[in-house]
This record gives sequence, C-alpha cells and structure tokens, in this order.
Amino acid sequence: MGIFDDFTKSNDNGAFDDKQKENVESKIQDDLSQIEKGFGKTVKIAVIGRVSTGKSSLINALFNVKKGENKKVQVGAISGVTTKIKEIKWSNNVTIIDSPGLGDVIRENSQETRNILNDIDVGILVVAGSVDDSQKAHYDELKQYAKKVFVVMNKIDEYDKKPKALESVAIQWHSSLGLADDEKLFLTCTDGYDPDYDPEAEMDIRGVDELRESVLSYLKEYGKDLLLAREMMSKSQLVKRELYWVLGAVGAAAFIPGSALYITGIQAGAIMRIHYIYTNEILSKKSAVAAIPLFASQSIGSNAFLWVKSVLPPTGILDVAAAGVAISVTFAMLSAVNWVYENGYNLDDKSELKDQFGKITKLLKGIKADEWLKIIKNPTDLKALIDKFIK
Ligand SMILES: Nc1nc2c(ncn2[C@@H]2O[C@H](COP(=O)(O)OP(=O)(O)OP(=O)(O)O)[C@@H](O)[C@H]2O)c(=O)[nH]1
Ligand SMILES: [Mg+2]
Repeated sequence: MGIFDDFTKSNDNGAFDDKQKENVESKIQDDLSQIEKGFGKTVKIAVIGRVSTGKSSLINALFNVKKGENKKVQVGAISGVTTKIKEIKWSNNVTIIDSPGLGDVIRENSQETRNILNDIDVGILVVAGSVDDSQKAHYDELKQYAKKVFVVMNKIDEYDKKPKALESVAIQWHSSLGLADDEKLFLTCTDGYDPDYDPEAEMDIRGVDELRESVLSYLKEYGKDLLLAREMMSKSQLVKRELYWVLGAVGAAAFIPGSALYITGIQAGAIMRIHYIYTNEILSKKSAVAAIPLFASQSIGSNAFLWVKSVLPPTGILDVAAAGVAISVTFAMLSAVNWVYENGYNLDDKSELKDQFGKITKLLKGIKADEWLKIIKNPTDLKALIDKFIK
C-alpha cells in the first residue's frame, strides 16, 4: 500500500485510469525518496585554477563569508597528499577541494588520491586574465571527475575600464577551453578578502549570486542542494528560497493532469526540507505526507481530502480559480510549518499548526486566484509577499 492511497481514493473522479495513477504516484514517490536520501549524502566541490586566480576568495564569496570573518582559517584545511591539493572539510556534509589542477593527483593514483577524486559533484574551474591554453587540460580532467563543471572567469574588475576587452577575453576563454555554445562562462569579481585589503573599502563581489544559484539548482536535481545551501545562508533565507521555489512549482503543476497529486508531493517535499533546515534531521516522506491532511481538513472543515477533490474538475487539470486555491493553501501550509519550527514546536504540535494555518489563511483571503498566478510569475512580488510572512 502506498503512502498516497488516501489521496488517490479521494481523487477518484474518473480523470485517471489505474495505470496513469500508478505512474504519477511512482514519480512522486521517487522524487520524495530522492529528497529523503539526499539529506544523508555529502557534497564535494572541486575548485580548480591557476595560482592566484582567486579560488580561495571565490570559495569565501560563495559561502557568503563576511569581510573580516576569517572563515578560511576557521575551516580545517587538511594538507592533501601532494603539497598542491587541499581538502577542506567545510561541514559534516560538505567537502571542498582546492587545487591548481587534478593532474598530479590523478597520476599519483594511490588509494588516498582516489578517495579525493571520488564522487566530485561539482567542479569549478577558475580562470583569470588573458587566455592561457594550459587550462584546457585542467578543464578536461575536471570534467572527467566531476559530474558537472562550471567555468568561472574571475577578476573581471581588471577590465572595468576596458569593457570591450572583457568581452573579447571571455570569448577567447570560451573557445580556448572548448566550451559548448550554450555553456556559460560565469563572470565574477571576488575582491576584498585579502587581509591587506583596505578595511574601510567595500568588498567588490559580482556574479557570485548567479553562480551560487546555478550550483544549487544543479544539486537540487539530486536532492543535495540544502546540504550546501545551509552552509551559505540563514535558516530564514533557506525557507524563503524554499517557498519561492515551491509556489512556482505548484503554480506550474496546477495545470497538468494529476495536479492534485503532484501538488501533494511538492508540499510533502517542502515539509521535509523545512524540517531539515530547522532540525538538521531527516523527516521520512511518510511522515511528511501524513502531515498534510491536517491542513486539508482545516481548509474545508470535514472530509480530509475534500479540498483537493473540490478543486479538481473532471479533466484532472486545475483551472485558474483552483490553481489559486492550491497556491494559497500551499503558502499558508508552509508558512505555518515554518512558524512552528521557528517557535520551538514541531509537526506533532497540531493545535499550533492549525492555529497558525488559520491565521495565515485569513490574511491571504484578499488575494484572488488570478492575482496569485500573477504574483508567482513576478519574482519581485513573490519575494515581497514571502518576506511578509517569513521573518
Ligand atoms: N582585482 C581582483 N583581485 C582579486 C579578485 N579575487 C581575488 N583577488 C585577489 O587575488 C589574490 C589571490 O586571491 P586568492 O583568493 O588567494 O587566490 P587563490 O587562487 O586561492 O590563490 P592560491 O591559493 O595562492 O592559488 C588576493 O590578493 C585576492 O584579494 C578579484 O575578483 N579581483
Ligand atoms: Mg587559495
């Protein structure tokens, strides 16, 4: 018996045959399993680049290390097997490899070096300045060992007075490394971490947010993004990102067949992730799905899953009005979940959850269905709304 049995029963409106239902269910089960398993995993990122291209600075900027807060020293830098490679244990789940290249390690080929090279999730090749053809070999080696490689051209401030030159150097790097046409070269500046940097001067950080988002969204496919993201931002920022992503996903899912089930899956996934953000522990997908009826019964008052059914027209595809309901219920649900964790409660504190859900639902009443769809399509509006409910 699947964890969605109750949901499928209540969704039995003739839109789906058994086979389709099974397919949707197993897809959602897989997604949730991915999230569940992801929390137990580790993330390994290899930052490769010539001496002084700004690798250490980029690592600090990616992790949002503040000026003066010398995290580079706080993190335990373990000297690697060669003098050139450093393996930094950033947290229990995150390892950073910092090295000019992987070549020496690859050639050494001992058990220890193989461990270093195993399971690299993300490679970041950092280049700077004018094109140097030797980097192509480093890029190719990195691609061999990392599941995904991002290429960064750092120190773009050196071209501030020559914007045309920046453009042409970027094009030259792109072709010298043999990047595919659609492969992005991230342009960054990470100036300000040097202890000699003028303490009065602002740091000059550019392009790093975009790189961070790309890395996180890649890791999200493997359910691993939170392992890294939690080292980079506060709990409330993490929850805000979660809501931002989830509301968009619910809005999109609302118009595909089987939407109610997909939405339930998305909600359960988000509950698991919020639980992890606050507790650093894994909530089983079963417990997450089991938490949802509490809100559903609140929304309608009687039958636990009536609300889902009520918003499902016979085609199994939600219409605009129903999509609005799905989005606002999801918003209230996750804001309430966030509230209980933030205030030291948990999912077992049902009366707090219900109270909070009720209060937020009331506050959201004024927003009409078509307004919801507009809001989730507009990043600024959506962020502003989330900011109102998540401190
Ligand atoms: N102008 C400018 N300088 C930068 C930038 N990023 C880093 N730097 C400076 O470049 C120097 C080297 O930076 P690091 O971050 O130590 O570079 P690295 O690649 O880790 O160097 P090694 O560990 O020695 O290989 C430092 O003085 C940094 O402050 C940048 O974007 N622009
Ligand atoms: Mg360094």
